[in-house]
Amino acid sequence: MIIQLTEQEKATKQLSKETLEIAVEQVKVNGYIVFDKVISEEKITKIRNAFDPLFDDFIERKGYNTGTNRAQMFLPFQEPFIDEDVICHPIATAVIDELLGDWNHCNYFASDTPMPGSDYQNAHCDIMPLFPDLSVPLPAFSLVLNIPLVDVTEENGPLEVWPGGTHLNPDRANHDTLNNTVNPHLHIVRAAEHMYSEKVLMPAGSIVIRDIRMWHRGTPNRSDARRTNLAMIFNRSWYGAGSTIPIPQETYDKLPKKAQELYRMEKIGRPAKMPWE
Ligand SMILES: O=C(O)CCC(=O)C(=O)O
Repeated sequence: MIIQLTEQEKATKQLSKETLEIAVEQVKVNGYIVFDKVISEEKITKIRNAFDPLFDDFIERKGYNTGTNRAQMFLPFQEPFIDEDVICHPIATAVIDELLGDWNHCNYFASDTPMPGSDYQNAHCDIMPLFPDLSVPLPAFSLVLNIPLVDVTEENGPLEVWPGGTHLNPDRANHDTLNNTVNPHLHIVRAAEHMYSEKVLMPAGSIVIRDIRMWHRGTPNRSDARRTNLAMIFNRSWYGAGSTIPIPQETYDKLPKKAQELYRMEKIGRPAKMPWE
C-alpha cells in the first residue's frame, strides 16, 4: 500500500494519528508500507550525484555481488548520504518506534542497485531464523527501510515483494535463499512462484518500511539506467546481527538527537569507511 502524505504531514513531518496507525498495522499484517515521495527532489538529486560515481568506482574495484549486473554497496557514513531525512526522518521513525519499541537502533547503511541487464534474484528473506527450532511466528524485530534514488517503474528493476503474511511464517521457515540454499521447513523459492506478489513502483524519494522477513527479490532492469534503493536496517534494542557502521566522532557529535540515539551502538570514533575498504 502506498500512502500519500497530506500537505500538513509533509510540512510538519508528522503523521496524523490515523495514518500512523494504518502504517503500523500494514507492516504488522501485510509486511510493508510505502510513503509516496517524502524526501525532496533536490536532496535526492544531490545524493544520487554523489552515489553514482562512488558506485562506479566500487564496481570497478569489486564487481557485482548480488546477481548479474547487480550489487549491494555499503555507504560511507558522511554527507550527503547522512541527510537527516535519510537517517532519521520523523515519519519513518514514528512508524519504526511503534513497531520496534524504545531504544531501537540502526546498524546497516547501504544500497541495492540493479544495473541494466540485471536478472531476477531468488525470492528470499534477508534473515535466518532467530530460533531455528521454533514453529511459531515472532513479532517484528528487524525492519528494512528503502529509499529509491530514481523513479521506480516496471522497466527499471523494481523490488518485488510477497506481502500478506510471508513475514509471519514460523521462525524456522525464515531463510536467506539468495545463495540457492533450500530451507528444509519451507521451499521459499518454489512456493513464491505460485503466490501473489507485488512490484513496489514509486517515485524517487519515497520511503518503504518492510519487515525484514517478508519474501522479496530484485527483478530485471530493462531500462538503460541504474535503479538504486538506499537500504537501512532498524532493530529492536536487543538485536543487531550482521553489521556495524563506522562513524567519526565529530560526525556523531553533530547528528540530531534522534540520530544519536539510533546510531549509538555503532563504531563511533572510527573513520567513515569507503565501500571497497
Ligand atoms: O532492491 C532490490 O533490487 C532487492 C535487492 C535484494 O533484495 C538483495 O540483494 O538482497
